[in-house]
Amino acid sequence: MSENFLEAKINRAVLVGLNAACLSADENASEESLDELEALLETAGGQCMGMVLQNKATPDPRTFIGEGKVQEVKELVQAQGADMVIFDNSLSPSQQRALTEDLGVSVMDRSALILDIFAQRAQTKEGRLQVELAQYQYLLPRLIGMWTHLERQEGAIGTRGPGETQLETDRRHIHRKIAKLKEELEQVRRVRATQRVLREKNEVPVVAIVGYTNAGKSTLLNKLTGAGIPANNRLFDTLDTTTRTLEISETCTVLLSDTVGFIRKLPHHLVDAFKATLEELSFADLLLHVIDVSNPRWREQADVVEKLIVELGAEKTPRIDVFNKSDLYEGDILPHGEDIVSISAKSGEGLDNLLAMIGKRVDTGTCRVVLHLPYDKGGILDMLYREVKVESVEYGESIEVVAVCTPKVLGQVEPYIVEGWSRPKESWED
Ligand SMILES: Nc1nc2c(ncn2[C@@H]2O[C@H](COP(=O)(O)OP(=O)(O)OP(=O)(O)O)[C@@H](O)[C@H]2O)c(=O)[nH]1
Ligand SMILES: [Mg+2]
Repeated sequence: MSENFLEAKINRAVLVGLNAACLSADENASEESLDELEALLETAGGQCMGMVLQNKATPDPRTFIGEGKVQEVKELVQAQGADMVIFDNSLSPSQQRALTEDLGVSVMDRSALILDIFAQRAQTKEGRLQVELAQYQYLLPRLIGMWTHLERQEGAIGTRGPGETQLETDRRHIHRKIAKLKEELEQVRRVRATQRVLREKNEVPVVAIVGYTNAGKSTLLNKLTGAGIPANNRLFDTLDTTTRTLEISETCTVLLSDTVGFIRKLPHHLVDAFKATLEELSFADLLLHVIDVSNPRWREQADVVEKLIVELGAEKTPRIDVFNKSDLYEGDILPHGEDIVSISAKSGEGLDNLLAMIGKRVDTGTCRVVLHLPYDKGGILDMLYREVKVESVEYGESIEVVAVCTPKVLGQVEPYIVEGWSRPKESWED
């Protein structure tokens, strides 16, 4: 059973959403969220055979959308020859079961669809582990619902029916699976933590690109670093983090990471599961929040990203809002202000400004230099030992010192520098 779930086949689907006054904005469906669900369906390789948006004061406890609407959806399914129904809202395990029975085709919700896309597309071992963990966590309560239902059907009172035994076996199996996956992920996290310590020693600032799915994050990383990672016009194109070095200026190189895109109603297990990847965010020195300004709903999308940044504990990290796809923007004035920049990752427009802004945020101006000090300037050597990191000292014709200097110290020792530093550029636009 679990194996079936992990290999769900996405085909010809009817999409259904419920807009109920009592549901929060995050839980409600709308025409826009159904359009997004259709894009998700296409990413998963499915085809939309029809859409139904139901307005209702409160969800029906059993069928979520109400008996009458279920009949309507069933007719649509039959008329269109659809083989599944996908709900934009989250369904409880028992609602999912009731709807499967009533509609006579398989029923899933947005979370399951997103999980399926992640399962299809995760590339690295780590990514696959995370998705598998999320899938089992999603499956567990549904499994229980399923067997409880069977038990009731068989009417077994006071005896351990075959269903119950099977449920126990399956539950144990899945609990074991979950424990094992968590252990493996913990291992991955430890390796990451070690890598991070090394990086901190190297004093290389980490800049993470975040943003709504399809905003242009991978295109930006490619343009800046020539990383050559795929950047296609579909949701969740990137599921694994890619990191490249980027030279911001002569005194500053950073590590730039592309991350998985965010989306509204991201299944909670996935947020948890992806923390290992996304935890890069909480250690980043700077976040670039890429926003697709050509999308009429960019404000809403940016809000979703903001919320997830908080959830991931990265709200205190300095941030630059990068308004991308400016080449497609049709309004008069592009958003502007402090820590806001508009660019086109495609054409390269505005990238100079972006680099200058990154530099302003992370470039400490620290620089490794070689100095030749005359023997009567021993006082300078004392100062270097006090103020900066001295890497080596050799006594020859003069005192040769290799030191990693801050801008203030560089100013003081400039006459003795023989290698490794020239005055920083005044501006990025030559
Ligand atoms: N016109 C225009 N298109 C862009 C720009 N930046 C990205 N795109 C296009 O937008 C689509 C999505 O770009 P990606 O870089 O894959 O977006 P992403 O944020 O990495 O998406 P996910 O990995 O799915 O989260 C691609 O078709 C890009 O060619 C831009 O500045 N202008
Ligand atoms: Mg991408």
